[in-house]
Amino acid sequence: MTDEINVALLGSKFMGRAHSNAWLNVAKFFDVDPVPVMHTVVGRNQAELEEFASRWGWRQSTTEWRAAVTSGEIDLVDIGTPNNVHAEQAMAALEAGKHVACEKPLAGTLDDARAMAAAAEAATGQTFVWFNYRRVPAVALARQLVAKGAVGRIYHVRACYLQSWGGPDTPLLWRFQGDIAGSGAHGDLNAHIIDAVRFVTGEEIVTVEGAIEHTFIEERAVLSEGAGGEIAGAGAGTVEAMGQSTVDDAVLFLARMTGGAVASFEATRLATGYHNANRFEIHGDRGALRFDFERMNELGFYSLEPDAAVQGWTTIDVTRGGDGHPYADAWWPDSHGLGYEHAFVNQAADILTAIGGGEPLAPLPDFADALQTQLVLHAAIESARSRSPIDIVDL
Ligand code: SOE
Repeated sequence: MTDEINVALLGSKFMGRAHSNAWLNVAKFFDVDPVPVMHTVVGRNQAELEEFASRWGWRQSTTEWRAAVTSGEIDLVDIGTPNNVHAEQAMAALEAGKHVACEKPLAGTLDDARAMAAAAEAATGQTFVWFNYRRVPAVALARQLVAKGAVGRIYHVRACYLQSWGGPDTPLLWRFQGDIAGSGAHGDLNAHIIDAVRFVTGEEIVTVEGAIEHTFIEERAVLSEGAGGEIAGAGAGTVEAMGQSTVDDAVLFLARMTGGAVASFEATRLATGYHNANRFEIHGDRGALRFDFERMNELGFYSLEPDAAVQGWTTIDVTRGGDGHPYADAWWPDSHGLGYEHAFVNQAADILTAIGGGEPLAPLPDFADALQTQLVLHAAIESARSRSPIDIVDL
């Protein structure tokens, strides 16, 4: 007998759509137990919410998030709201005995992240964080290759997340307001590549040794309907005034890792020419890996095993379920391709598997794990502002 689990989703913008699609489709492609019931969606505008609920198949909608997360009908609270409310919403849900899945970054500040991790430690519900790129088959395969020694001892890690939607015409969205977002490209994008590097290498970042935090565009247009909206729909509304951007447009930093590797991280919303280039390269004493989300179904692999004369980069098409590529057998035949949304469905499957007492296909970050990423985010900003190295252990 397959159980059901009632989900309440907080947020109906970009992540609201990505998560709704995941809950709507997960049981069609994965044999999950429990099966999700799209019970309640929470947002701020009741009229928009009713349209959203009808479009995606949520049974009901409300603007009262606290009533939803404490309702006896809800089992899992899925948080897709701006960073500054993650802590209050997650902690209220944990206190009500719910499982909680929270969007990245865990929080806008280290203090909030610490409070969330402490609440999770004391709670009965399981916690999860939507670091969705772990569920891209190529990234999950990279982790498997490193774990079985295919690149050997890691010397270098080079990660960057290059977007270009943050130009002068982009209005003062919540993502550019420090009191809501906590940081700009840093918490939004470096969070992903810090998590991905930790996930793929299995190592932790121990020291940040140098960082740059920079805001190129200091003033942005405040739209008539306020600073709401998402990058996907930022163009609506008339300009009411100009407002101060209080976050970074780019953060770069250098780090050392537990296994002795040296690493560089770069996140920006002003990398003209790149739109969602979430990339990493890993060089070891037996081989190397490279990944670029803009070619998300491919993983580059270089091995020193073959005869030197035939060594070279191979491009693996990571869509072949029959060849053991992670998550691929749930979807289409070889080389039919997967997209951004499939990683969220893969994660929903792993979350439901974990709640059902099973083993997810790849490790799922809980709040304690995501706190490690938040510590690195904080260390980078501290290092940039103090112009000195920061040891994570000292935070
Ligand atoms: C905006 O930078 C954004 O939507 C991020 O917030 C997401 O986490 C990333 O997956 C795509 O870009």
